[in-house]
Amino acid sequence: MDGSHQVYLGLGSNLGDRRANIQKALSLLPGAGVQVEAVSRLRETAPVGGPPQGHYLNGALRGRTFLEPLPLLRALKGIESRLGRPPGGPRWGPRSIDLDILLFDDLFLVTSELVLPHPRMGARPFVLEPLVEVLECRWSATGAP
Ligand code: PH2
Ligand code: MG
Ligand code: MG
Repeated sequence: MDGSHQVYLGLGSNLGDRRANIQKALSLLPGAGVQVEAVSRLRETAPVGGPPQGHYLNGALRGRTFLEPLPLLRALKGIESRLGRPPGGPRWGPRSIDLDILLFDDLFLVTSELVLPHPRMGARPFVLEPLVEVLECRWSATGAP
């Protein structure tokens, strides 16, 4: 391999023009160091947790990056703030854009800033359903190459 990392990101928006926010985030990713390989369909989902808020558009993507996990996290936060998401804000509150690292190669990581794989993804259909659309399978049931 070339030293790049395979990443899966979750995409979400429930404020403003949700589809345009996600499209804009996708267009900013290459300049932030993430090459996008596959993007799922975007689907309408009921909000989970947090204060009363509008429905989300959610999706997921598969990409490649030479960034390490924490620089990638900072790059994604930079895109979120360029798209008008103020830092802070209520936990699980409404947001114009949310870019979450779901998987980073086969890395398990626990830091105060970032936990990988994403700790709540296994319980969230709005993450898992788009994720399976873009998963790249590396195994074979028969063991054949
Ligand atoms: N994100 C949250 C909290 N709740 N609900 C839905 N349907 N979609 C989300 O992306 C979402 C949520 C916090 O990141
Ligand atoms: Mg999130
Ligand atoms: Mg987030």
